[in-house]
Amino acid sequence: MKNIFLILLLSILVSSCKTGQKNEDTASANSRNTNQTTQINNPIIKDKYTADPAALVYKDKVYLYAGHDEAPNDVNTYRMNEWLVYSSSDMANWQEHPVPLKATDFAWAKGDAWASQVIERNGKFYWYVAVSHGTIHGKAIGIAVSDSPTGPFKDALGKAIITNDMTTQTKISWDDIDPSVIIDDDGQAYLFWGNTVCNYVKLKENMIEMDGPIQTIDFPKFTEAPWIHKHNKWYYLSYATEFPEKIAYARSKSINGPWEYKGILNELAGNSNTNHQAIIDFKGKSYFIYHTGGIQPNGGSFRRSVCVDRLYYNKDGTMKRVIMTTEGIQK
Ligand code: FUB
Repeated sequence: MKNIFLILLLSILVSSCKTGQKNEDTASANSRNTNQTTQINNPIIKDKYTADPAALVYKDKVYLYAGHDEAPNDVNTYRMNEWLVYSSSDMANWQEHPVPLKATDFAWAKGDAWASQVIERNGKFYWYVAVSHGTIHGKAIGIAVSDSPTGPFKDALGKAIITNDMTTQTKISWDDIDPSVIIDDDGQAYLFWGNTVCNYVKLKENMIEMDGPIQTIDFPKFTEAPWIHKHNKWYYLSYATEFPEKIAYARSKSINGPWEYKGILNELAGNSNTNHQAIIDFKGKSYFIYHTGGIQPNGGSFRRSVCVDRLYYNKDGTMKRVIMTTEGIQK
């Protein structure tokens, strides 16, 4: 009797081990299948070089605005003549639209379609761009406007809103670049920009005139690429730091500061000296959009490519360091 009981117990144990093995086999087969269907989504645009991403959430879509890196493979300076626009409903699939704006659409500019950002107000889309000024030495910020997020856009002001002679803290000629805009909860709009020095100014409700003096903010090791955004009750100012660039950030309870430096948000972006970010919330998730020089064999600092990865906040509102991935956002 005792022997029969022991045999029964052994056979139950053997059979449950086999079941366990089978479950593990199924799980690992499933995970292999999942890996097989994982898409390589970064960079998100592979047939053109794209840089300096800015993103706008409007209705149920995200619109991505990027500079077009057009430097031939043997040229190692920026060649950027136009901006590109893409849209997506899921952050994984992107649709290209016709070229909506060129640097030469600003009659007063002589070229260089550098970093930009689009914002919507009262059904109009305002596109703040950095270009080279035709008659005033240095870079300048212009504004284009459209009734649609995909354009066509036209010069909204007929002249630059910011020129190099308006900012005198640094003598470099390319300090008036990388515009970033926000409309605060009380309706007040602000324009941030800069290289070496971070500037900001209030904008009038028409979005094309300044509404007060230009002010500066002293961020540690500020290089360029300020991006202003609000998430829950905090304002965040992320920016490119040092060179080659990482992205750092500071946060504040008020758009006028004081700003509390919170450290590095994104490490050096593969194979690119610059590292230019946009941060958005879309359909309940947060995203970090940036560029790398990742397309091989010719990608690099002057042939960059836009990538997207998830961004996560800690419970205290600080941002977790970004993990850049090859897979990017899966549908
Ligand atoms: O694309 C030209 C410049 O490179 C941008 O203005 C900077 O932010 C850097 O990405």
